Amino acid sequence: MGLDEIIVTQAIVDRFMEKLKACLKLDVAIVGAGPSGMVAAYYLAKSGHKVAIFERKLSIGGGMWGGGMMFNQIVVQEAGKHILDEFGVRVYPYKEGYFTADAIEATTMICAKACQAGVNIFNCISMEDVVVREGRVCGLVINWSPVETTGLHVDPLTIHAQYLIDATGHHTELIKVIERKADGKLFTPTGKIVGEKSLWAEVAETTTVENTKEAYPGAFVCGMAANACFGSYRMGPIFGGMLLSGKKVAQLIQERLKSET
Ligand code: 48F
Repeated sequence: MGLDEIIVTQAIVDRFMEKLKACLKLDVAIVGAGPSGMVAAYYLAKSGHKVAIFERKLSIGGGMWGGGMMFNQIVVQEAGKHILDEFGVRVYPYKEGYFTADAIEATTMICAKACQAGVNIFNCISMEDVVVREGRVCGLVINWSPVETTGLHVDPLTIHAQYLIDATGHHTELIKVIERKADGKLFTPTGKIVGEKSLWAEVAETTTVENTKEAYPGAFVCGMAANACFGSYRMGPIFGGMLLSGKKVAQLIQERLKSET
């Protein structure tokens, strides 16, 4: 049997459009496919919610691939280990309370399980704006990342979602847009993004989870974006807090969605 290139093209276009059309109205739209965003998406999809992640880069994984300074190993502490276990990532004891995992294995296993739980991941797509109605966010404005990087004058498209998650890491990009454009204040002590402090792993790991919460009506923060938004430290290549934060934001949103039905 010969291969018909046009069928290959049709298959890709049809399947992609099916996937995109299925995601025009979501329960939860997540910006950023780093560790916290992918973990959040997995738990939300596993509990039956319609969830998609929009990731600017071609690759998923954010800062997880690179371990510490491109030494592609990550460290997790006791508290976060069970999440790597749940994703089937092999974890090796190092010293009491410290475990290591291969950064490549961790990134790919988390992503694979998220996809198989029903998460749709759209790579090469950037969030450039939000939809706000009556003081609450209810959608994302997205565009192809190459449009953003080349500065083409092309209008974006819109996705509606009941909840948004900022999982964009250090840059807190979703909340930055909300801070700049939406009426009202953020739920931070200053009403603005407080900003990330320098590195203090022990404190940062705890506050990442504490700061995982709603930052503006309908918009939650997780991972490093949580610490940047509410003003805490960075932590370097220890990932327990990222994983726990992803799980926590999924639980918080699940409770909200449940209370609304
Ligand atoms: O930075 P990132 O890995 O976020 P995270 O889940 O994890 C942080 C750790 O990797 C590490 C750390 C732990 O010690 O501090 O840095 O908080 O992933 C964020 C992802 O969001 C994407 C970005 O490309 C990255 O993959 N992203 C950022 N802004 C946008 C975006 C945007 N406007 N649209 C789409 N994706």
